[in-house]
Amino acid sequence: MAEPQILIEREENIAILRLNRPQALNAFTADMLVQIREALDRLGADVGVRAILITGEGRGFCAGQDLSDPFVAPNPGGKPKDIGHLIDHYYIPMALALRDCRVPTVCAVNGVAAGAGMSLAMGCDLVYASDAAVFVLGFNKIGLIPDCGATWLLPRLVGRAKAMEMALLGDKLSATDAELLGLVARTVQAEQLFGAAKAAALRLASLPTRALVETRRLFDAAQRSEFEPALRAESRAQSQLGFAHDYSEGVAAFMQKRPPQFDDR
Ligand code: LHQ
Repeated sequence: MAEPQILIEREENIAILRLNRPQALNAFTADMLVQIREALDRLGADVGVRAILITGEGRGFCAGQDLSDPFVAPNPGGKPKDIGHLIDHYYIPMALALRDCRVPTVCAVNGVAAGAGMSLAMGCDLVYASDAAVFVLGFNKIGLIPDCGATWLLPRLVGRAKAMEMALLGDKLSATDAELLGLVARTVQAEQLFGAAKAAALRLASLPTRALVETRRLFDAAQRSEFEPALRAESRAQSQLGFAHDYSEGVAAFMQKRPPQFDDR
């Protein structure tokens, strides 16, 4: 029987999603993109899951699209293929499921993150990288543009100048440089990466989920908004969260000098 292309484990109140094609550095297939999207939707809707940790099996995190997949063969049987179809039907739904995930997402970048694999990492809420990880867009070498959200995410994270250098020259970026540039939140020694990322996911799981997810939404929305609309959007979100149990619990816990027990989802 073929190996599953993703693995899902549950630990306490977090879910761990592992990309599982280590022989191809976890390069994406169309099936795998569907499975990741479905897992993000399903786990995000599960009240027992309060954070999702995404990582890769083996020495790589994800090498982007599997270039040997017939789906992207440039000229299969002499007939040109529209790769925009793969993007519309597989990559975009996965990128949106990540953006809209109902729980916070943590990425443990355990090795190379290339092409859309780098986009997957950048789309997570908290990104920790092994000191052995490298980041490379790679699209320039195959005559394509950065996709799966990279044109939106990368310049916002590292600024236009560095994003252009990475996209046009396509050089590898070390994890240390990725941290200096703000592409990842933290670089951790390889052997400590999983533990550090899991501890972060467990911490997120103990916090008020809805407020964390609203923070992601507002940070993203504010990127394309003027200052005053951002202030008003904050007010609307705060108004909603103010009616939620996590707010009364957080304030009560503070006043009573006890740890809070957040349970809204
Ligand atoms: C791979 C891959 C791979 C298959 C390593 N596919 N096997 C969306 C829609 C439509 C079209 C196109 O794309 C997209 C989105 C995208 O993501 S496009 C970008 C696709 N990705 C790339 O261009 C990266 C290609 N890979 C590489 O440049 C290197 O493999 C990196 C820098 C990732 C790692 O280099 P190394 O550490 O030196 O490893 P390696 O090259 O020796 O790879 C190890 C194995 O993994 C090898 O197989 P083998 O049987 O020889 O051991 C590679 O063929 C396989 N592999 N990436 N994307």
